[in-house]
Amino acid sequence: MFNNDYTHTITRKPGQNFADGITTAGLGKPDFNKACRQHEQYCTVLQDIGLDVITLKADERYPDGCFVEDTAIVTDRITIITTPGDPSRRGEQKAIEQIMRGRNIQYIQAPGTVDGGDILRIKDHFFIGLSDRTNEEGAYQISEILKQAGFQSNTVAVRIVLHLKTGITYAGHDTIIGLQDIIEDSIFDQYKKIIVPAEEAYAANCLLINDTLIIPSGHPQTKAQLKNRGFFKLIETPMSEFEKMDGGLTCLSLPLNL
Ligand code: CIR
Repeated sequence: MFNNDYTHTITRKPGQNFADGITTAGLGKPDFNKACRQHEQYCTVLQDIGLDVITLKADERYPDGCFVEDTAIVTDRITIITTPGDPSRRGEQKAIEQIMRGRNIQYIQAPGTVDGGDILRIKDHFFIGLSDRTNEEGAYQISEILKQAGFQSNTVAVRIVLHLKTGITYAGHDTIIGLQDIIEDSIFDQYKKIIVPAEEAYAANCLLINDTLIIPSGHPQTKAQLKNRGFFKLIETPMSEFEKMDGGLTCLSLPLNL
């Protein structure tokens, strides 16, 4: 029913220069100390769910380095190390590659680029977002690698948002959650849908870990819709400082089973 049975997850602490990362949010400068506290809370939530959390030290060469999701696609059959779409982020993937050594690693090669935020997994199907970060060549490479590993995939044009998963995520129970314009695409017809209201757009990015759905604090209408369905096990965690840098819940970790 869920995506996977995760046992571990990888995170990386934000660095002192976290505010120098890329952003279009227009929500002001993040507070570094508050970001660190929110990151710790996020890791605690994952631990409480039962995961072993592997937390890397901040790497000041990469202000966006805490958004580890973009550096790899990890499955139990294969690990794909990406070439991130923005040049300032290329190199972040090296530390992740070291941890994943021995886990059937494949690489996205230039001129292909892929950000993990564009890769939406629903069970054994992958939706690959074509965005400013994930180009046609990267999408082609990843689809071929996934096919060889026995997965299916197809591409989706990303509009309005940074990454595909900024606007849509899988909530479990055959249900997707996201922005109306994105989840009403016929490509997602087979799933049940929860539409987040425009003023709660940030809640489109939820993180499903085993049977628990983590949602960002402060989105009451979205929370109520999820609760009304009666079967979601929900945990909220505050994310305001990461939202200022265009990062959501999925961006801050790479779940896996070891
Ligand atoms: C960036 O623009 O690359 C970062 N500031 C935010 C990345 C967020 N990652 C994600 O959505 N997967």
